[in-house]
Parts: sequence; C-alpha cells; structure tokens
Amino acid sequence: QGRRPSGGQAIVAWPLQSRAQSAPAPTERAVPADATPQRSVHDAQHGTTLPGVLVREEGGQASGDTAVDQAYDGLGATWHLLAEVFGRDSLDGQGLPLVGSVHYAQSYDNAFWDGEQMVFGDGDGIYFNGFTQSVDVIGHELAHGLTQYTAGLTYVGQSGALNESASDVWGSMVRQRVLGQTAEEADWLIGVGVFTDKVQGVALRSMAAPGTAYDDPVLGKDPQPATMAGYVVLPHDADNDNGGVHINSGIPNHAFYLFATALGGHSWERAGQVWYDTMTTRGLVPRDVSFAGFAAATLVSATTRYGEGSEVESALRSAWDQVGVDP
Ligand code: ASN
Ligand code: ZN
Repeated sequence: QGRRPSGGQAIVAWPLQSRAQSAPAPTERAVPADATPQRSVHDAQHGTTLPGVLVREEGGQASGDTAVDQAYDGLGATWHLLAEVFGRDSLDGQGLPLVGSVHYAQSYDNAFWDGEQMVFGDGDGIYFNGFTQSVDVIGHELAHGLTQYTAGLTYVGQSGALNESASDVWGSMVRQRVLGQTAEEADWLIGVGVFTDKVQGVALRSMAAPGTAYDDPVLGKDPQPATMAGYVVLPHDADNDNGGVHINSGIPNHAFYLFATALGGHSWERAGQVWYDTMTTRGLVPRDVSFAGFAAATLVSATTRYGEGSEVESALRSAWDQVGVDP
C-alpha cells in the first residue's frame, strides 16, 4: 500500500492503486425536497478489511471518536455543497450512500477513494496526523467518486492530473463553504492540519502557490508546478505517481485559483459552476482529455452558461493563459 515518507519521498506521489472503474452513466435526478445524505462511518480498527465495524449512521449521535465524527461531518459538508449549490443528489446524482472508514491500517499516512468508499488513515503521529483533520481532504476523496460517476478522467498523465486537480477543486470549495469564505479570503491550501508540528510545511498542497506548501528535510519539497513551464514529465506507471498526477495537478489547480479569485465572491458560485458543468456534461470531455482539451471544454461551459464575451469567459481565458495552457 502507501509508501512511508522516508528518503525525501514526496507524500503526494504514492503508488496507491485505486480499484476505481468508470461506472455506467447514471440517470441523474433532481434532488428530492426531503433528501439528506445517507452516511455511514465505520471503524477499520487498524485493519485493512473494509468497511469495518459500523459506528455512526445517518442521523446518529456523535460517537465521541474524533475521526468518526470528522468523517461524518466532512461527508455531510460535501453532500450539502453538491445538493444545495449544484442540485446534485450525491456523487452519482441518485442519492448514492456515502460510506467512510476511519482508523484504516497501522500508522497509515494517506486517505483514498477505493472506487466505492472513502478510507482514512490515522497517520503515523510523527509526520502525519489523521487524515480526517481537514475537511478538504474528505472532500477531495469524495470528489474522486464524483469524477468516477461523471467525466471518468483516466488516472494517468494529464487526464490523471486533471482528476487529481478536480478533487482539490471540490475539496477546497467544500472547505471554503464550511468556513464561509470568499475566494479572496480563502487560503487555498489542501490538507491544513494533516502535518504534525515536526514537519516544515503548512499543508499538502497550495492552489494559490503550488510548490510552496512544504519544504522539509525528510519529506522533501512540495514538487508541484504552477505553470506549464514547470510541467514534470514522468513515466506513466504507478511507481511514478501515474505520470505525476499529484504533481502536475498544480497547473489546473492554479488555473482554478486564478479564475475564482479574478471573479471574486464565493468560488463555488461561478468558477465552481463552470468546473461542475465541464465535468458533468456528458460527452464534453473525453476520459483521456489533455490540459488543453479540458481548458477548451471549460470555455465551452463558461460561454454556454454566462455568454460569449462575459466577464466569466475573459477571467477564464486569462487564467489558462497565465498557467501556460493554450485551449
Ligand atoms: N490521497 C491520494 C488521493 O486521493 C491517494 C491516491 O493517491 N490515490 O489522491
Ligand atoms: Zn486524489
């Protein structure tokens, strides 16, 4: 499973194999007026059998286990963003139950979506705290499910970096909405609270300034580029983060940050809507889309919804231009 953070291994580049397969296109429906999330949080009890022991179900009382309750709240915050802002009932648009497992394995320094559910490690306690600390990490993992049910972006190379970036975009929007922040107020960090005090770094990634989130003697330096000038070419295999999907995601991440902050206000209102439309409009992006192809698709979404020559279109063009992606 995940590689331990030793020898300067970038923590963002683990060869975690996802069981994720693209699901058949579902028939989405409007969110029923009385809809709620359908959450269940389980305790893997430091083993790797999933989902583990059911601890908290929808509507159940706080368990007193911080990881369980953080996961429950984070799953809820993500569901509410999708339902209330985008009119989508869960990841598949059909009320898919949200399943999370905490206390996965021993000293496990990661979190992941396994194709069916969210899984969170407790961290080793030396470099990493538990992965439910940051609501954006929870949103990130859930968004892998959203991507699976929508654009189905292939988890390698540029489409893989777009898959990773989409998860950061959703995770960041979930956190900004929980905190009630505008794009200008937000710190655009992913995974604040995941590092222990021992680590020289503030978070796992920065969308505002990719490459600056950490610089630590053991973990190494945040390897993310912010623009195409820094694009990292790696072999497309699991030992190389599937071609740097957690590295080059810095580029579309930064484009989204530039777009959202240029528009101002809440990131999920217009910038998020453009990303949502791009990922959920059937046939708009192929699974193996390039950065340029995705950028072009975002412009189609922006002009369809906000009009040719709109402020949204020009902010978006400028954002892609600043990161060196030519739609
Ligand atoms: N936490 C990582 C992620 O969601 C796990 C992985 O590499 N699949 O991207
Ligand atoms: Zn991810």
